[in-house]
Amino acid sequence: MDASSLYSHSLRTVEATKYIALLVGQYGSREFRDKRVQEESLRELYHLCDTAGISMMQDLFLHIHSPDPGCFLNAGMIETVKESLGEDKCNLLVVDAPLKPNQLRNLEERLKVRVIGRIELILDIFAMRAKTRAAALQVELAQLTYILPRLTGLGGVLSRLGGGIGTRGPGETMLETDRRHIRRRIQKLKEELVSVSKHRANARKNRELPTFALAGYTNAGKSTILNCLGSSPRKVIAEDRLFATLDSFSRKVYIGEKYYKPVYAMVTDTVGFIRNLPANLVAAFSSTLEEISFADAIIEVHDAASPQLEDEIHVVAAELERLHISDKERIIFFNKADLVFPEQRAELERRYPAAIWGSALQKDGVEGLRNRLRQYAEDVWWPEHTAAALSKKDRLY
Ligand SMILES: Nc1nc2c(ncn2[C@@H]2O[C@H](COP(=O)(O)OP(=O)(O)OP(=O)(O)O)[C@@H](O)[C@H]2O)c(=O)[nH]1
Ligand SMILES: [Mg+2]
Repeated sequence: MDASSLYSHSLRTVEATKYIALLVGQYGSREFRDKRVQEESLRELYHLCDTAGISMMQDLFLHIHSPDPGCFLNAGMIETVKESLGEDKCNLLVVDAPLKPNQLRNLEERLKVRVIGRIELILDIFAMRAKTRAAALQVELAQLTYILPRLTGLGGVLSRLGGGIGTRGPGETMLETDRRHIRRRIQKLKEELVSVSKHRANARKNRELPTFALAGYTNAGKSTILNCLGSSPRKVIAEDRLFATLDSFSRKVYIGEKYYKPVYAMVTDTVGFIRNLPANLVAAFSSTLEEISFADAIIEVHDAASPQLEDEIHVVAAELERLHISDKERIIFFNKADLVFPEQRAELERRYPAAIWGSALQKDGVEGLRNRLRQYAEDVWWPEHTAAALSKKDRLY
């Protein structure tokens, strides 16, 4: 068997808009027991497909107690899927699960359509959306980290890469090489990312302003908030697509006045978190995510209207923990207040009394956030930095 099959599982060979997709959601196994959470995951898969440019979608939601090791779906389910594929003339199957290479291949053989899993889809979106050099390096690292352990038994040689969506990943020459070369490339990417980090560390050294990082689930509204806070006509990309932001971006933001002089802070936008993404793929974004680690405080943004808010709060907390920064000061901003029912809001206000509420889209609540940033600077940042500056001066004399 040749490893090219692995690449045929991404959306690389045909333009995504030509796909009519059948989405298969699943629940019931040890890993994905909760039906409600998995329903939301399927809804998110629609959003991911839409982001990838797949416009036509149907879905099936299956109870899978124990996934078939060879095909993921059992024989009966394969028949059901086959029927649905035929009825809707679908030419792509997207399964909301992390599928093994042999399961992808076997399903394709049985169903005679292209099959991809949730992670392949996310990686394709990453590749499509990487705009800056740092983002491109991180995305390539994520892809190769994902591919490498999956090459076992595939003979070690990757080949064939068509045109179309997702070709913005590792280049063709890369795919012609073997595992050793992939390892070497991973090493090289890591080294390049270390130099990106060093460059950013140097930029941070000269920073004399309090710094806040926007962190939160993907599509919560982080970039929209940054656009509202800043006065610059140059806007960062904010749209109803997942992973609109893949690299960090900092902007100087006016936060108020001190002794009748305007005072500023740096606010950094970062890549959003998402559920069920393996740790090593998140780790590939460390150069972007470390901006959160180096911020003085975190602005934790949540889509308060999300039906899965609890789960999203949990995912964000787990990711911050993974970055070892869960003890950093956090300012919670409940965004999309325009879409929240009053009872729902009252309940959240009771549980998170210190949270700020707003609707970045309607430029509402952003002044409250600005005031809170100023308050933080006044209470924590200025006293600390003034003391540090004074003691430095003392040492001079
Ligand atoms: N209704 C409503 N929509 C909002 C609000 N804030 C942002 N949005 C919309 O939500 C979508 C996502 O906004 P972004 O600012 O791109 O979200 P993000 O958190 O930066 O997303 P990623 O970069 O993909 O992680 C966009 O379509 C925004 O217009 C809000 O307060 N209310
Ligand atoms: Mg964004």
